[in-house]
Amino acid sequence: LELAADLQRALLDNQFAIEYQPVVDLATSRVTAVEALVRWWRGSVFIPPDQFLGAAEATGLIVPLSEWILREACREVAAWRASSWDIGLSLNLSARQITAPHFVETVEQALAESGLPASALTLEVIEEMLVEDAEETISRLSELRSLGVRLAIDDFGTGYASLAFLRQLPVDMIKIDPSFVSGLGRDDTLTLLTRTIVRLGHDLGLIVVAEGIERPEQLELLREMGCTRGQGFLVARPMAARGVDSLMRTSL
Ligand code: G
Ligand code: G
Ligand code: MN
Ligand code: NA
Repeated sequence: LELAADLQRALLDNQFAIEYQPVVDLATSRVTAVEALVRWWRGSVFIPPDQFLGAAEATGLIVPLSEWILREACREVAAWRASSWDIGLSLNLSARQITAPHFVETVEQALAESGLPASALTLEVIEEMLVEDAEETISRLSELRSLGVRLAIDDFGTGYASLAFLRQLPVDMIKIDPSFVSGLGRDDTLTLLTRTIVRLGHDLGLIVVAEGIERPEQLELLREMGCTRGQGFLVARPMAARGVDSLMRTSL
């Protein structure tokens, strides 16, 4: 597979980068966390994650790649916290990464090395990750949670059994999928479903994050619904580390 060889080379050549998308507290508009998103620049050609994450997962290269992202992002976020305020870090996990040997130890090491407190790290998982090796996946994630790391369900509402997921895995946060948020104010059913998810999350004591906010009307409705946090192009686009640097300096 050509892509597999390219990925291997890209890892050795440091062709990967991390962008961070700010997440704001909807009540205060303050940046409360950043989500790390992997970027691959092969020379001047940008290859979107959706085009290589599958191959990275299939070849197992996702494991060293994710380990690099974890350590790098923990280090950068710890530095931002030292120079401004206590933002959190969200990381997207891959199924293979969770069941790889030493996953829990790797996370513990990244936290120890960077000085980032466990409570500042949120690991995002999607329901599909519980399809195979569910027991092992749940036990690893529960172990991390008992160390103080937070867990989030990403793309909430789109899975086959989103509500069952809430029983299987103790989580701290749900991230409402953009397919709901996109219809806010334009589609009555999607607006009602969003409101219902926000209420469900709050009734369960969870932090509720709305993703994919692109229009002011969505932001207004989410605030009115009492949604905890927001993320999307209207709030802030994913940006390189220096962008977060200056954003946090100007928002101080
Ligand atoms: O940010 P963007 O649209 O490029 O992300 C596309 C997809 O790639 C999203 O589903 C996102 O969760 C996933 N993704 C982005 N960064 C990472 C990462 O570091 N690890 C994993 N496993 N998935 C990621
Ligand atoms: O699956 P996950 O939620 O991790 O995906 C994050 C992806 O969503 C990233 O690729 C990011 O670039 C993208 N994204 C973030 N905000 C918006 C938005 O407002 N609109 C759209 N279309 N994509 C967004
Ligand atoms: Mn995510
Ligand atoms: Na999502």
